Amino acid sequence: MEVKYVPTTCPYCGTGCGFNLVVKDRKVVGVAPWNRNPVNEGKLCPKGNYAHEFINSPDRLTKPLIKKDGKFVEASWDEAYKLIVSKFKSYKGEEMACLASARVSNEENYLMQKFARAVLKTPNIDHCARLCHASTVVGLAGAFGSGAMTQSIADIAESKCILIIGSNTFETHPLIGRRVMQAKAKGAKVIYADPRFTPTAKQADLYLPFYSGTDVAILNCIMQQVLKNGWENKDFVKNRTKDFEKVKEIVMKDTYSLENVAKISGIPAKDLATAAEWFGKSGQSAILYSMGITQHTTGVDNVKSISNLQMLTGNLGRPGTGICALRGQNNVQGACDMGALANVYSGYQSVIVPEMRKKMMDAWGCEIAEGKVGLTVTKLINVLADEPGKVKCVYIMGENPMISDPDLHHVEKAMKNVEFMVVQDIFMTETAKFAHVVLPAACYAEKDGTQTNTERRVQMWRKAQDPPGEAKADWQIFCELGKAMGFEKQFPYKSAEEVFTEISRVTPSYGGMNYARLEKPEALHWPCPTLEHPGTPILHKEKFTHPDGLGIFTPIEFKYPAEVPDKDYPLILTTGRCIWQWHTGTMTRRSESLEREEPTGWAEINVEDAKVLGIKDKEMVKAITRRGEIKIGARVTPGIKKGVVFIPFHYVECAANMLTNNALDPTASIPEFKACAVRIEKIAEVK
Ligand SMILES: Nc1nc2c(c(=O)[nH]1)N[C@H]1C(S)=C(S)[C@@H](COP(=O)(O)OP(=O)(O)OC[C@H]3O[C@@H](n4cnc5c(=O)[nH]c(N)nc54)[C@H](O)[C@@H]3O)O[C@H]1N2
Ligand SMILES: Nc1nc2c(c(=O)[nH]1)N[C@H]1C(S)=C(S)[C@@H](COP(=O)(O)OP(=O)(O)OC[C@H]3O[C@@H](n4cnc5c(=O)[nH]c(N)nc54)[C@H](O)[C@@H]3O)O[C@H]1N2
Ligand code: SF4
Ligand SMILES: [Mo]
Repeated sequence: MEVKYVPTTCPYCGTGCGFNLVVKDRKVVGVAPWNRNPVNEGKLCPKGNYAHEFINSPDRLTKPLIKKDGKFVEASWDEAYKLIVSKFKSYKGEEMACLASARVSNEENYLMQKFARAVLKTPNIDHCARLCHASTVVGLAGAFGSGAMTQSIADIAESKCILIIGSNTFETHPLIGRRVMQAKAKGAKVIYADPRFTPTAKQADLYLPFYSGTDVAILNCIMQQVLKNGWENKDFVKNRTKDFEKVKEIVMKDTYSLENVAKISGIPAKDLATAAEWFGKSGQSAILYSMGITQHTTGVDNVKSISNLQMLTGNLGRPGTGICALRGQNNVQGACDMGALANVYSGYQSVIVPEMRKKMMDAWGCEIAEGKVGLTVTKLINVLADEPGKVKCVYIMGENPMISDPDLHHVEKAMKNVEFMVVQDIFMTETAKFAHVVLPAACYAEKDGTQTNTERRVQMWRKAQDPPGEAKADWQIFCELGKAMGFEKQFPYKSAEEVFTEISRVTPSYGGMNYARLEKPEALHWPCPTLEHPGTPILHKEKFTHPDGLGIFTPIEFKYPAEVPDKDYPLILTTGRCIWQWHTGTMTRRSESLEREEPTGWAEINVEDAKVLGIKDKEMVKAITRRGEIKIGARVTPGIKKGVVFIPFHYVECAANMLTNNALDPTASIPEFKACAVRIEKIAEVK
């Protein structure tokens, strides 16, 4: 029997761990350590360890499906392409929209945005980064001129004080959690701010529980303490930044005093003071954050407050400092880099700058969509639901909005209004059920390609087995469909590598990369503009990316979430993840070893709140918001702030997004997944 070990990159989180796929008789049967990979040095979290289990699931899509009389029937690729081409050709550019995917490779995202802009001539291309780190991209670009994590993962271990806020790192980025533990072993202090006492909280030296949605108040308060005690880095503020005085004026207000913020946030004043002291005095303080910060109507404000704090204390551009915006999906960084966003081409080249548009037209050799910002995921859903007829045709690759978008009743209305929908996935998802054509894709183990992790490191996927049945790699599907649409010249690629060659040609930050260089376990961090360039693990060392090289302070006032508790909906609902499951569960719920651990959802509720409501642990309850209701088991615990309820969003049978609010951040258009008002009701016992 032939056994092969194929080194590849984990298909789950943005940490980007490497492992070997174990291949027996040309089928993937397991995962084995890859010790030389510098990201995780052979260690894995449970999802990585079991990343082979879903690959050969009997549920994999193996043939194209076409809906006839409301039922899916198997079809040949030719039939499917013919139907798609005739439909796509019948719509005007802006009547169509594409959703790309943080689950697929750089090459595949690049091709989808090229397909949207060059073939369909629509500016409407976006993906789930919009639900995730859109606030980071806007907020950090505003402050520093570049919207990405500033440090490398290994560098976190060099920090002397780590503030983790709104990131459950040990469950969602476990191998980054390992770097936090390495720093701690060397004496670093860990401060953790989160409404829940999560597994990450257990590792903290100081835990700050607070009400969801009060982050700006907390960060402004910490800045006030830093300034009052003279812990700011005056040289850094003077030489590397501008507009500090505007921020000083705001944060010094009485609103952000210890006593007042203790009231707003629920964190004891003395703990706020300790946090400010540890953070302000360490000389090497890093911030790790994720969805607790970004998924708010004030997401951009939250990110800018974090930037303010790091500029104030001079914690940027040196080892052990920085802003670690932990990117979520395996390739969400890459999907953004590739221009699968409504406002930019690859390398964040703006669609509204005429020279950029011309550059792409020259590179692609054809007319392309008008140079204007397209519809974002969140706006697309609103347009579909509320302005029927404006967008008629939707092409979705590797996303499952029927579970992952806010306010699912509204999403369902949107899906039903689509005249023609194509979904390209590895499984039959809740979203695919609404499609007219479903195309079967190859998964990460069945194709070559690259993905870019949270520290901007571009790593390889390597093909370990053939796709099941007639499934094809997403990049191959674009090539075939591109040709079928009459764009043979624009889609000539015979391999993922050939696509990458074009990417490096048109994307300055990837300009010096090629497969030969990326083959090495270290791979390369962007920016890497030339073939001689070694890549850039730490950003902003000497200057920021703005033309004048300065970082920009932005004064931010605290605002409450769009929906706050009242007498009808007296508690705050927040949502998120657990270590065993991945998002909408398409992959993890088909992985026996993972699904067994947390097989269904739950509502975490504080013991005191439960007592008032007469609710016992494990009892089924109703969770009700202005948008919908679900039945779900209660998990009564002291480990959540009184007044806050947490529900994971992985489970279709008790979907958190039936409840969530689709109120959006005004600039990033990210929805407020992390705070809305909810009522928990006891279900009357049947006698
Ligand atoms: N196991 C697993 N890992 C994952 C994922 C997964 O589905 N499963 N998904 C990946 C993706 S795409 C992403 S984006 C990341 C997300 O990674 P995280 O952001 O770490 O995950 P979440 O559980 O969404 O939220 C983080 C924390 O925010 C807290 N929180 C709630 N409300 C607030 C608030 O108002 N302010 C603050 N500061 N905190 C609040 C929650 O209690 C929670 O502990 O994880 C990635 N990793
Ligand atoms: N309430 C609430 N909702 C949330 C969040 C929250 O914290 N709370 N978080 C939000 C965040 S941060 C995110 S990132 C989104 C995630 O939202 P989604 O991206 O919609 O969720 P996934 O389940 O990861 O969907 C990815 C899809 O890609 C498919 N897939 C995997 N590999 C491939 C491939 O190689 N090719 C193709 N074609 N398909 C593939 C999978 O089967 C799956 O259907 O959810 C958001 N929704
Ligand atoms: S930490 Fe993330 S990348 Fe690493 S094994 Fe776990 S899921 Fe995969
Ligand atoms: Mo995400």
